[in-house]
Amino acid sequence: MSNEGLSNLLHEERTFEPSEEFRAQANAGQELFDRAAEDREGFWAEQARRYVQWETDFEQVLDWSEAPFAKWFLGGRLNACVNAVDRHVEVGHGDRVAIHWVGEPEGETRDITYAELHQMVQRAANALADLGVGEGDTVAIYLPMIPEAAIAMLACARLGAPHSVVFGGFSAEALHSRIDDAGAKVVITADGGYRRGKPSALKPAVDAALAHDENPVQKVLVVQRTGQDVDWTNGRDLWWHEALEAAAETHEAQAFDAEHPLFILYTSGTTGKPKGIFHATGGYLVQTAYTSHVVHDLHPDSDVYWCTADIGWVTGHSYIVYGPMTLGATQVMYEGTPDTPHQGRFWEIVQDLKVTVLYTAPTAIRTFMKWGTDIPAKFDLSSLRLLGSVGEPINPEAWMWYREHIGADRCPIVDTWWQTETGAIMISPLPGVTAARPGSAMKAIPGIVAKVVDDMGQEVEKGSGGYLVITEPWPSMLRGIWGDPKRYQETYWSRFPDAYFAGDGAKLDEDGNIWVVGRVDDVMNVSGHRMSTSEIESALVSHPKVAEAAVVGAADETTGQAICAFVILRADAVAEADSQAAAGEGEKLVQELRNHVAKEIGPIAKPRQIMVVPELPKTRSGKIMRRLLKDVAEHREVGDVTTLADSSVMSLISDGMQKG
Ligand code: 6R9
Repeated sequence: MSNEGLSNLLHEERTFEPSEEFRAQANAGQELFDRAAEDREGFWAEQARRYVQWETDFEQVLDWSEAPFAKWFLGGRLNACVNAVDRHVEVGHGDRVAIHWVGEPEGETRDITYAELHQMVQRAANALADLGVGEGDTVAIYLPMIPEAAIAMLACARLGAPHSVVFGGFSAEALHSRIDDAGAKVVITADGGYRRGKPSALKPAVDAALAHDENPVQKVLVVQRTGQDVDWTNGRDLWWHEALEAAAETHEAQAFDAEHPLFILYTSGTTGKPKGIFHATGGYLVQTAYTSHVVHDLHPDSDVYWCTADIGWVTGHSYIVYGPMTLGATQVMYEGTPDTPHQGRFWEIVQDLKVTVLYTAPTAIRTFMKWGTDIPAKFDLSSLRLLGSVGEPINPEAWMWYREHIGADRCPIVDTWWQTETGAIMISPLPGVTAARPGSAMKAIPGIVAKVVDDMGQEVEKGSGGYLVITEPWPSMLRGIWGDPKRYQETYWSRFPDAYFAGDGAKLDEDGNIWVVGRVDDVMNVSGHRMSTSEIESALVSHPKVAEAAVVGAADETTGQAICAFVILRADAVAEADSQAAAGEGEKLVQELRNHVAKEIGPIAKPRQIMVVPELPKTRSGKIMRRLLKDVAEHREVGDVTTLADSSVMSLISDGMQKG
């Protein structure tokens, strides 16, 4: 990493201490770090017994003798669904709302208590069992953001049937390959869901996915959500509500081994087919519940928590379903998009349901910045007490905007680093302990050991950059890649000896705080200087005219790679840019931005090219698809766009480029 490359982020010196008021009520204090440092395995045993109800207590905390294949809480037996649902009813919290569901069409809401959830998961488990689903059978779930998504997952967990949730935005082809790879016996889907003000069909994709000659699926359960017409395959398709009605009311849950697979979730690797990451029941539940308690600081008797992720991503698995529900928390679940029917929808929900803890993604925050501060300002956000961020590096400007305009300069922000593979939060401030810095995920949470190492696997010095690794096994670690143990070993455990390689680049500041700068595959090499795309993006976004930026390294004959930037302007800058362009001075703004990057990072970081675009190509989970931008920057035919949230974006960008 070049010195120029390091300077931008590491000069961030603002720190934000938790207030005395927050500190006094926080679930976790400094002593947690001390205890974990003193006896890591003992620490995890304590968390395991604190957060999870074991049907049979475990005898051994960790078996790492066959590393990198770990076993946690050996001998322990538990049921994840009982932990997330039944036990709250048993201790008298049945009347507590588990889910405040908000449909996209305004006024359509459902409040589901833990007692009601308990009734529904029992019937759903019986309905699945009636279809022949039992321990070890996989079930694919392809649903919109409706309570049935959580109910379906929990019903599978109740039966010991690993679920494989496929995000509703994936195509029939993607669904087919995931169903096939997991060998799913049953698919749970819906007629459709509401998105951007209209019903959007899901069932046709399932029909198309199952049109392949060979597939393992015997039954399809269909939730009625929109009432739109669906094709029906007799003998295979069943309505969810009919199956539940026909099923027995009560279901006696059985306990499973701590290492029993809880779910599979597919995630894209750098190349090749998606990897089926699978997680084991005990360790996963322990770490998701623990982090919901110490990082999201959930107080189940008073908080209204809202994680805006889709259940189809790991964030939805860990921080909508398993973590918060294992604690017995009350949460909001929202079906639709943030701008339907208006750009203040999120803030209206926060106001109406008095949300106290909000967990969202930097891309959403930057979108809200682009829409303008007057929108959240119209709503009463005073119920909020803690804000979280996840999914990508959050640039300091977005962090500050989040703090000032959403958190009233009062709520701590937890920037949480983790992955599908890690299962739960790994690096984050503890909101009642850490003095947070805008843009840094800070330090590994108690119980986790993270390091930044160089090419040779040696820890870098403070002030330097390298690769992020995890050097000790952790409870919610992936247990492997479904059906491909070799790929697991090669992908994660071969780059550095005895360490898990996360695939991310990171820097260590002078205080030992970690700044995750993005995937190392997004790291560019320009004239022998390594630079992170997100660092340049951060610099661009710090310019008052820029709302969002994406940077790619494009092949360049002289410099190896050249920096190409795509920027979206803030609303008030668009008019000015248009009039400059009309006057033939379009280069003026580009020059201004290039100079700004040079000022922020150094002349070496000046983008070769800056293109002003109306939109950026993103996956449904909000990750910018740099691969497609690279195609544009390198003047290639644009590649596979099937995972784009909005497939028209690429033509908008290329059209704009031809005009420009
Ligand atoms: C939870 C989730 C994982 C990748 C990860 C990293 C990026 C996530 C981050 C972050 C910087 C954070 N990432 N959180 N980068 N700061 N707080 O997003 O899982 O979809 O598997 O993505 O996301 O690059 O490696 P997943």
